[in-house]
Amino acid sequence: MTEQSEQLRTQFTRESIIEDYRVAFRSRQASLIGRKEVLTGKAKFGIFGDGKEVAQLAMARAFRKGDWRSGYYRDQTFILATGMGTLDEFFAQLYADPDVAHDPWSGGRSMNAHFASRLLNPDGSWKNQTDAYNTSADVSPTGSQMPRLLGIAWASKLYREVDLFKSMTQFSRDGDEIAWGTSGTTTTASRSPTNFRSPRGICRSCSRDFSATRKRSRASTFTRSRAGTIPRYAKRTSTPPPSCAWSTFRRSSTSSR
Ligand SMILES: Cc1ncc(C[n+]2csc(CCOP(=O)(O)OP(=O)(O)O)c2C)c(N)n1
Repeated sequence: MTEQSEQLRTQFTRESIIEDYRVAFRSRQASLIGRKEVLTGKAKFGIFGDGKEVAQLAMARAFRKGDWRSGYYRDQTFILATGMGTLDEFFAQLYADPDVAHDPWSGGRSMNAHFASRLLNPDGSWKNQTDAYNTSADVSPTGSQMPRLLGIAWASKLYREVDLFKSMTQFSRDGDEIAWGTSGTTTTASRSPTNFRSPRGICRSCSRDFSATRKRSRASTFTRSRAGTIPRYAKRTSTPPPSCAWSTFRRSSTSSR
């Protein structure tokens, strides 16, 4: 997939809308195919961005050269739409291909959908970041994109205010770049599966009592099923109300994690 021209990215034309549709469709197919590869054991682990295609196309249209992303593992459509990555690279990372020519984000070292810009040229010199779409390297802990996002925004402030940095024009357009962040809802609510339930087994989100299932699942927290690895207690309980963060985790766990 090639990088869209600046005109295609800023205006809605017949061609730009069709191109956006192509990106979204390919991205959706990558999610469906990738998930099958994981659930049939051909890839080690997979996490995908289906459902977020349109929002990420919109973000890609507003993202300019010199800007920075600090995001998370569901951003594949944005990465494809900006031309920061290709489907070949996406699948190379899924299969842990150790060749950086194939997986330039991590050389097979990261889980899939962990994106990163290469900041150095082969000779070790800095690349010109003001002429590129940039992303900080994704890491797995949920919410860890947020401190990085703040750091990137803070850097822009310093490039604006500190004279010493004004000459470093390969890093900043006088602080004019934007730091973009993405996140899931559970992460923004500071919840992880380990803290959905209080020590006494009461869900902190919906107040339901899961203490009985907690005792049963103590010996083995996770189990394998055709749907992948899911928390055992999730299988044995009835469905909590839709507003419950724990049930959100349960739903997404059974689909891709
Ligand atoms: C600190 C930490 N705890 C737990 C996990 C396991 N984990 C991976 S994704 C995820 C759910 C995140 O949900 P949300 O932020 O809503 O994003 P979504 O995937 O639903 O878009 C969890 C708990 C993790 N990666 N990091």
